[in-house]
Amino acid sequence: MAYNTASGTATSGADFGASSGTLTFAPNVTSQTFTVAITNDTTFEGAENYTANLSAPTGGATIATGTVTTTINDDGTGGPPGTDNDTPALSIADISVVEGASAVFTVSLSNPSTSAVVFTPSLANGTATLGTDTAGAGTLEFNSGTVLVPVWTAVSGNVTIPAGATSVQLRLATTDDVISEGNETFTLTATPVSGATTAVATGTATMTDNDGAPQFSINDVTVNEGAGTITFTVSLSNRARARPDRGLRHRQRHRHCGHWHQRRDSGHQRIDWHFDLRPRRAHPDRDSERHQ
Ligand SMILES: [Ca+2]
Ligand SMILES: [Ca+2]
Ligand SMILES: [Ca+2]
Ligand SMILES: [Ca+2]
Repeated sequence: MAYNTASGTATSGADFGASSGTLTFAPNVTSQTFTVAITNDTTFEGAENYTANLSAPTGGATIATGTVTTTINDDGTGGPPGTDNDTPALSIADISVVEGASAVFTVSLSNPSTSAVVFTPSLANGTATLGTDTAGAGTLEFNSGTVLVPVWTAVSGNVTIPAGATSVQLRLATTDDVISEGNETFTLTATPVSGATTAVATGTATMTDNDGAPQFSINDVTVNEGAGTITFTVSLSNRARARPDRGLRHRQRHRHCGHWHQRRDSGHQRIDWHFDLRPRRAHPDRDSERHQ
């Protein structure tokens, strides 16, 4: 009795080892075995099959069942022994980006798959506010090209990692403001739709500031003693984030009532104050517009 194996959706020599030979049944022996080696790779392939075949019986025997189809599972449903699960899981690496640059996330598979993996991306505020510290969430793009030759394409609903690929990039522009501030964060979440485990992946983008601490400066003034007052201009190189500083909050209130103003030319904001020396205290003055 001869036997052999043949490829089905599983490939001989890759997914299983080719096996063939002859079985000899001695008198009173009613069963014999042969084995086929199965390749345990890390690629998710779904259920695959191959056939084992009997042929050329001798000794007057005939073949009742000559071909069987064997299924190889690698999705964890095969059961012991040899339970195997190559179903890929999504992950997103944390990234750091200087404000003004694009935040480019990489959504990766834990292992390759021979079928496409589909997920739904979503952005969320952290300490950064989407649409202010970054471009609007609706401008999220994915790379439908390659890492070396990217083709940025607007995200519309789901994103697909093609069969055989193990990652896809997504990007969102960030805002280069003129505010001196600490690091700010926002997140990208990938919710699996098909082809992957149900585990939701999240990555954090940390935006670092490029504005430095705000610096005050004051101009030189020469005045005749009969002038009575001296007007100085005190300038701030850039604005600090208002929230953590009481003094800055105070100055913001004044901005709303018109006692001082700021301007955004040349990437800087300037605050003009009118100092009255006689009462030995300073207060914002509506005339400050004149000093620009
Ligand atoms: Ca495997
Ligand atoms: Ca596999
Ligand atoms: Ca900046
Ligand atoms: Ca900033």
